[in-house]
Amino acid sequence: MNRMTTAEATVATLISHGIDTVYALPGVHNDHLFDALSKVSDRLRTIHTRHEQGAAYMALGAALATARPRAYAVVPGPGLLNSGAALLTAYGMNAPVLALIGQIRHDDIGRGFGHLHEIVDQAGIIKRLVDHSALIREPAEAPARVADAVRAMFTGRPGPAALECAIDVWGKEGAITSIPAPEAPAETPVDEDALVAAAKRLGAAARPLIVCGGGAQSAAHEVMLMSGMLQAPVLGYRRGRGVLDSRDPLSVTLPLGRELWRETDVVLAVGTRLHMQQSMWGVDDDLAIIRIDANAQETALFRAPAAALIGDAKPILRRLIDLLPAHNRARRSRKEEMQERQAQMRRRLDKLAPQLAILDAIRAELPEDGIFVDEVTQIGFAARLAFPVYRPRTFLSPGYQDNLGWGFATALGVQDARRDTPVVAISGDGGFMYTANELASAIAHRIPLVTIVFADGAFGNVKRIQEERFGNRLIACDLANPDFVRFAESFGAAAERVRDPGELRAALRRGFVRRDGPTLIELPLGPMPSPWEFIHMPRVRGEDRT
Ligand SMILES: Cc1ncc(C[n+]2csc(CCOP(=O)(O)OP(=O)(O)O)c2C)c(N)n1
Ligand SMILES: [Mg+2]
Repeated sequence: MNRMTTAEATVATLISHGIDTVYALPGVHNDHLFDALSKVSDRLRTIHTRHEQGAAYMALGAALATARPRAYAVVPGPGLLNSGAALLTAYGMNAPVLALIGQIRHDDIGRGFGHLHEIVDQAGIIKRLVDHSALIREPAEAPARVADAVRAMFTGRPGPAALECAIDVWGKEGAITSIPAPEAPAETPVDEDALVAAAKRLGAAARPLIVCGGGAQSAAHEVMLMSGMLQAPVLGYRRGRGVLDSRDPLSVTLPLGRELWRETDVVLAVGTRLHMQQSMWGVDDDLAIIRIDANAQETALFRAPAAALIGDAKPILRRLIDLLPAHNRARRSRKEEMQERQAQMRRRLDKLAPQLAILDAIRAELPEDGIFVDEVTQIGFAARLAFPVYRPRTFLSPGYQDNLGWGFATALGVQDARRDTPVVAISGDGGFMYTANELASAIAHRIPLVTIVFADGAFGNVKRIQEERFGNRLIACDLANPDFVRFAESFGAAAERVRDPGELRAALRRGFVRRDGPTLIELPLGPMPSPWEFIHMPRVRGEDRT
């Protein structure tokens, strides 16, 4: 039996659960936690940031890049709230982020004295942001609370968890009997009848379609096999990009996916809410939907599916792949048809030529396994539709929160967790300034991220909507910018301004070989053609419910 403080026991359990980095911003509530972290820096790195949102976004990026749990630590009240948008995004992206959040004195919680950083019902606020949260009340509880939190992060629909601990509890010493090892996540037994029903439906389908979301990223090989067996196109948008290699003619994004949605009789939806398809493109009685989802509640939100397979996509797809041959009809290759349709779609997408030229330059320089971190910017909207993605987890897009400003700090976390892999972050001038301060963290921790800032002097997306739909009554959309090159250089970053895709390529090449610190590339731009006709597309099936 060992005597340890709550903080020491917590840190030891983080380590035993494979967490190798805590992204953090310290403060008096967490002093004992940081002291414990200082004693294990050879096994658990502490990466400090300049704002709590930076710490939480970096933990998110590291979790997304590794598919492993990653942690961040902040003070209560303002520290928690400052990290809120990132925690919300982690929830929306099902990312295993563990938030360690300070608290006021244990006996004073809920009594309203007005202590430093006190916030009414902090536990209640946290509870609404994550599926699993708890308060560590004493040293002996810490190992189990951490282990519970990590288990919860991988149980059912994955996602973030949060642990609170009071200012006077972190440093309290007690007897710790053991530090638990991580448990293998419990396998949900899959409904065999539903599996056979799904295999029969898919096997009999005339024009099956596979739709992938973020939950399919761990099942890329199986999706590829299913696609081949069924000759089914695979639709991925945002978090589903890269599950099937974009070079495969069966790999499609939104606009072509919608054409296929209109024609299909059986959809296999893998780890996706199917939100856009069901809410915008429409459903009808001629369409059977087979859902593979981690969350049983999710599957019937819009319409009861023909079959619901609940659990991790990979083992479920493996079972379907075993069962399918007995039921699958003879299928002709759709390769030529899809090549032709892809070529037609590319001609339509030429409307976005200015964005595509920039994306071509990035793709030409980013290695096959390089990671692209998307943002809510004109180039990002086009990237979701047309940036070729070759491997799973190499296109990171913020999911349904689509929150401006997530990109740069999240990409820092991605690059920190994957030091040897080139990572490129794209940002508008609006989004970049949300976390531009974290250039200081990139320098302090020598993070070799390459960031491209598209400077159009505007919240360009908002501005175009005001021009086109609100009689050009412009409000709150023009931006006063710093000189981004001098700004970055003032932190000690490498920076340059480029004028066109050719210069961008050369700058990216220089950036990707620089491995000891960050690079910023500013690309001044004018207004871009609207991508919205390819994103918000009208219904193609069923009755309009509005
Ligand atoms: C947190 C958050 N706030 C506001 C928005 C609304 N919004 C969407 S795009 C946009 C403007 C983006 O400007 P910028 O980053 O410069 O990209 P650009 O459109 O100019 O390429 C805004 C304000 C949002 N998506 N998320
Ligand atoms: Mg802009």
